Amino acid sequence: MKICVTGGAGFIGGNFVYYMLDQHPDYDIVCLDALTYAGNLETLEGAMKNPKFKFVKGDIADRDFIYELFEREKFDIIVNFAAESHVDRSIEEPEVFLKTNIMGTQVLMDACRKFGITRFHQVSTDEVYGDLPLDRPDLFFTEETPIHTSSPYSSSKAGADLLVLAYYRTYGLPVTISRCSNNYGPYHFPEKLIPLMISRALANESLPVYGKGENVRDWLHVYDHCSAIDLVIHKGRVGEVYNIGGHNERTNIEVVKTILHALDKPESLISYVTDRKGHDLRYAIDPTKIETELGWKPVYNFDTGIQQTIKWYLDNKSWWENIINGDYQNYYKKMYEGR
Ligand code: NAD
Ligand code: TDX
Repeated sequence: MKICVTGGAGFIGGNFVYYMLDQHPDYDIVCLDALTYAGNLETLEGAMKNPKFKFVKGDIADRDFIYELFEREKFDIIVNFAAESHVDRSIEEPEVFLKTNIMGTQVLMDACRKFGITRFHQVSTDEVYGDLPLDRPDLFFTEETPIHTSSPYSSSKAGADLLVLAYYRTYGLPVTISRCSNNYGPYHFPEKLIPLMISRALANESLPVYGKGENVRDWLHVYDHCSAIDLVIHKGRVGEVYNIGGHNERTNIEVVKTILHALDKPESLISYVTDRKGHDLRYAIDPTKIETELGWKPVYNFDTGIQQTIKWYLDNKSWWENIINGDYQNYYKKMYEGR
């Protein structure tokens, strides 16, 4: 079995590479990644030593390159993690989100049709459902919840999802889609809430909380996301969507305070800043379908998972310090100065 993991030099794709090498030592894993600002070969250092792993640099939206690669490699399964993934960046510069997230997905699926595969899996997000109100804790996203996006990022992910389902209906491409809630864990790029707050708190820098910090996210450890995708690509029904989440809702301010307490830092570091434009209020996944149909169960709860994650950032300072000492400085200034 040969699996192409696109976006494998990023956060979730990188964790998935390690998960698959560990769980399926007989599989060949090829990581295809353009190494954008979010791609990092240091994340894959451990995998590079494994003879069953190979890294290929390239853009999923580059049709000629992708066709040559597919012709040469003869993949069985494609798992498409490659994407522009940060909501704030999509608000500043939406175009590359459409190019990579929509056009890139189309190029990959065209290659699948042309050269043949047994499964194309699209890694999507709960953000395609929009948001839920804060005062209705009884409401959750199911696979039947209508698509109702808020940001250029989520719109581009929804556009890709619709295209994936269209390729199933029109061409019979064997596809599956998973829609996951917010991930956390090792190798998370420090522009995202949890690693941003850990790295800034350790440097005694202010922690920018959008609005009042009341927005709710449903946190899932990246390991549990990987185990769910492994199940979907092997046992999921083609043409189906599976929601993934572990019922770990927290307000942003709760998450930030948990990090501060774990690091023994004062709450005075918190700085309430101008809210994100179009900021989604609450995400909450109903995972009944994947639990009952495929028998998936998460192993982490947030309270222990976040402590382990904080420890990982303490034990792996050089990984994130190399990132925040580079171009990242300019990004942070542009996004937060005067906010
Ligand atoms: P990430 O930004 O950490 O990594 C994205 C990776 O894709 C990077 O390695 C980057 O170099 C690569 N990439 C970007 N454009 C590319 C292109 N044109 N061609 C090839 N490679 C390209 O993202 P992540 O957080 O690991 O998210 C992975 C996937 O999971 C995305 O599709 C995202 O929408 C989805 N998702 C993420 C979360 C989350 O909480 N992070 C939750 C649900 C779904
Ligand atoms: O500095 C910050 N301050 C802050 O209050 C940042 C970066 C974020 N926030 C808030 C915004 C959100 O309510 O924290 C929450 C989480 O923000 P992000 O880490 O940017 O994640 P989110 O926007 O929820 O999207 C994430 O989950 C769904 C991923 O980035 C997406 O790729 C995924 O689809």
